[in-house]
Amino acid sequence: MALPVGQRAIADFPRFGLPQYADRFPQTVDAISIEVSDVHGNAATISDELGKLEKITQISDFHCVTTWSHLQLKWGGYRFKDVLEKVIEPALGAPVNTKYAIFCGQDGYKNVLPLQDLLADDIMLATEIHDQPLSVAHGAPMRLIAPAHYGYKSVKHLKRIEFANDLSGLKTPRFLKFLFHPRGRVDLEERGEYVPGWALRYLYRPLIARTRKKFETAMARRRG
Ligand SMILES: Nc1nc2c(c(=O)[nH]1)N[C@H]1C(S)=C(S)[C@@H](COP(=O)(O)O)O[C@H]1N2
Ligand SMILES: [Mo]
Repeated sequence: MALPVGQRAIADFPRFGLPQYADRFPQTVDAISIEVSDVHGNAATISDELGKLEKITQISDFHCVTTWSHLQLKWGGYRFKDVLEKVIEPALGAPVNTKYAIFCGQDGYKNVLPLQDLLADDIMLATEIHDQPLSVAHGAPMRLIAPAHYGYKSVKHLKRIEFANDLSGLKTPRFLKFLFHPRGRVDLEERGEYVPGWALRYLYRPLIARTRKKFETAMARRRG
């Protein structure tokens, strides 16, 4: 199968992200606890309720916006649509029909996807990779997996989901605004909102090696 435009396959699956998150790690990896909130002031915490959902696995490709792709990753966990309908909405006591969901990680990282996109069958809250619990490097204890969107949407170490009608809860630093896209679909090369996708390829590629190294070094230091 052909790779999406601008992407190149790599053999390993690096711990990766914005450099300022390389040294930040989750505080809790052995228990899942997700705060959810809507636009009506409803809020709840989700944990053991997930256990009653059907567990699914799926094999999908992972495409980082900086142009590396890792093909054929096997994820295990829950379908996001199931979690929304069977756990989140009952917990909030109201249907969710906001425009967006903002995902927040224990390391302070945040990103957003339109609610419509999140209802696709391949969007998961993953707790396993290749039949093993998620490692700290790859998002323990639970992460979003959105295979049709660039990797920066797949928030790791999930701790909060805010359903919202605007992006004011994101507070993206100004210098990152032009590297951000509210949707980030890989097929349409939505790398950023204001700069053409093909142009960002050339900006990002030279940064990959350094970023990988930074994340790897930070992880090794944490292990001690
Ligand atoms: N919490 C959190 N989630 C995150 C990031 C991060 O730094 N922190 N980086 C994002 C980016 S840019 C990418 S490409 C993927 C990388 O996932 P990996 O480290 O499992 O390869 O995680 C995404 N989700
Ligand atoms: Mo990324």
